[in-house]
Amino acid sequence: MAELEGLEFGKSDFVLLDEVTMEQFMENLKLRFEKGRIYTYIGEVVVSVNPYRQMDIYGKDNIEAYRGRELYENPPHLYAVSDAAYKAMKRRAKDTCIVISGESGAGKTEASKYIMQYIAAITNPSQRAEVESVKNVLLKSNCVLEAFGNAKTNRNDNSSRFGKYMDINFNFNGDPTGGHINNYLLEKSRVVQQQGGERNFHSFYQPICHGEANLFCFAFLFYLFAFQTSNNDRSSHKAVLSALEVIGFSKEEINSVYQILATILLLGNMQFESDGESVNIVGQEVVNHISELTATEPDSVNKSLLYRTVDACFGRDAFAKVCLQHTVRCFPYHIFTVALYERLFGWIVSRINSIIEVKDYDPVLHGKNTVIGVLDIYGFEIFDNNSFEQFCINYCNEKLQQLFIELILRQEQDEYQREGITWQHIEYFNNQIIVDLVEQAHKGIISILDEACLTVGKVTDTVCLDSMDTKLAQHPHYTSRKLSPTDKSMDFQKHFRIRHYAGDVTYSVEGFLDKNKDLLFQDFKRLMYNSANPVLKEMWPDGHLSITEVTKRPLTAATLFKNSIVALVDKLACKEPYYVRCIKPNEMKSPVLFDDARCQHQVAYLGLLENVRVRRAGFAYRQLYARFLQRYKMTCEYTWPNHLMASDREAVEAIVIQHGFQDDVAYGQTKLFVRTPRSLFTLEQERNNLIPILVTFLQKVWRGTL
Ligand code: AOV
Ligand code: MG
Repeated sequence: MAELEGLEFGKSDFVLLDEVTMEQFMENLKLRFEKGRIYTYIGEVVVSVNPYRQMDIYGKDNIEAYRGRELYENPPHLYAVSDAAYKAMKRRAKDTCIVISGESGAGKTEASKYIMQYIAAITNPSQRAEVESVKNVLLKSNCVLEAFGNAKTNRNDNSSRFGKYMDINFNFNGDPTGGHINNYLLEKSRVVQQQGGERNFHSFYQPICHGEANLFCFAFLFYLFAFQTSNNDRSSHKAVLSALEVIGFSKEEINSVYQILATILLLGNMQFESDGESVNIVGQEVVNHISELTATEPDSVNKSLLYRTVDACFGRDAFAKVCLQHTVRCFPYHIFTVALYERLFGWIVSRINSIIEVKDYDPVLHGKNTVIGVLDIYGFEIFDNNSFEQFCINYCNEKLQQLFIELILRQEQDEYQREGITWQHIEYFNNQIIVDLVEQAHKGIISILDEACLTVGKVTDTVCLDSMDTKLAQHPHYTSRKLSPTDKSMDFQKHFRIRHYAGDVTYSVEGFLDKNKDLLFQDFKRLMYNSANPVLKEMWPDGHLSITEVTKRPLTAATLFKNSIVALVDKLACKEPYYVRCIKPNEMKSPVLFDDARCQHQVAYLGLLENVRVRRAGFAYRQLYARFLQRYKMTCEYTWPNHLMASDREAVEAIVIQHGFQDDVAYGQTKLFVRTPRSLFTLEQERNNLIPILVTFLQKVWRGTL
């Protein structure tokens, strides 16, 4: 309840709406956006609308204004929830997490960075060097991970193409002692293929002729010529290099990173020729370059690239779309290239983790090690062409929506129970049915995909689609051309559609099986494992496995992803959650356009209206007795300047009775619960009226003129 803002900026908390209707909700959201108020609360949930312009609300003064304060003491802000999460962690030794959700381009990643900056700014007041260093690594890791894991898509110029969950560990002083990053399913296929108008990962455009430049300048020159990097890419490259150094990557490690990028570019520039019988690499030069960059034998490079000659012939058509050049390529090229990048990314994350992990922490000596987790994961996506990656990303968003539903309900329920107050149930659209459609054992889409991947023989994507159609024909959230023959927007051979909580998405099943199998030939792994470069070797620990160990069937990509998301949800569910719900105001990246229909759609599927209802159903406002007293004691003769009653609770009762809203409250064990916000408004207004009188009074006392 931000009393510092006047009503011309709309209501700072949606629970204050006169009526909970979509109309009123949207009116308030739009008014606030137009007045430059991008944040609004629903209780403790922050609703954020992407401003698409730099806002002057993140400076040092703002940080100071929010530090240690309660939510309602300032206008709504990410800093206020960050502080709430931090206070809960520090004062009550609670593990907390901040979950940021919303569709692609809604502002999640920017929000996560502001949250981390805030936490960094308010901790370690004594500037202890080791804590400063941990904070630095945590902050700089964003820059590196964005360079390697973000890309321009048609929905967002800086779209996260991986999911990130970062735990920050704190000691008993409330200072960061370390952290851990979990990354989820990098969209690696982007390395070789992007949709029209999109780009590869940022890292490929940053001029990277450094260190042992001669070796790989050739590859980069080709690339720079082909893609023309921008000034922006150039300046980020400097930032990335310096971030890598600050984090603690050695010179050799940094060189290796860029050698691998160069290798990927060379692989992309490779051409194959065939005499109908076998496939050969055109020009030995490029093989020599690759072997130099990867510290391997040219002969082994040759062999591992050509080993699967039959596959090479099979795979030809599939690679007509490969980026860089429009020549037909050999099958393994594609797989190796994406695998190299994926391993590189994974290695960067684990290297950062090894640097920031909490070392030598003794709970007996140092007290409980508490955690704040920040989740910034790819948002819900609908593209013109939606593939396996969108399927995984959207499934992940379903899981997070499910968690939101559970936690918001559970939190309320728990609080009322704890405080001894009766709870009223509010209906939600429960998306569990869609989660089941994807992940249920035996019947779900992932199971059907896995079964197709396990089947020996030539199971194609289309055969797999048939199997889904048969098994899911009755499911209300699944359809396909075969199941709805009149729907001409879908193709018989390749499309199926899921009715997601956030909208309908038509997926093309093309490539699903290959991406799910995620095959990588052992000879290539072995080649990398046998590299004389220790960094490269470290990225391929499975390269030493024997054939018998290798033939054990690995888990599929979809199942691995599902397992990691289930583990993530479990991790989040046992923490005290804080939510940021991001809304994208328009598709044009415009700072002035509020597209009513698009925004309303998001408000609806995010369940924000229901969120307000739940918050209001019982009690819109709750506050600890002592806190309530501190704020409003001036409005009651029995409590000002101090009360003489037996308990704070009784003093609070006196205030409530004096203002005549005793029928609108309930008294919990530790907190006062207020049903309608109007009661509180009266109090707030009275307080506002009294403050100037009080200030004048105090000034007179001060000057001795009273
Ligand atoms: P996302 O994380 O939600 O999308 P971003 O956080 O990358 O979205 O935001 C997209 C763009 O919107 C940014 O690059 C900024 O230009 C702008 N923006 C977002 N928040 C702010 C803000 N608070 N102030 C100023 N500009 C902002 V994705 O990663 O695609 O799901 O996978
Ligand atoms: Mg993002």
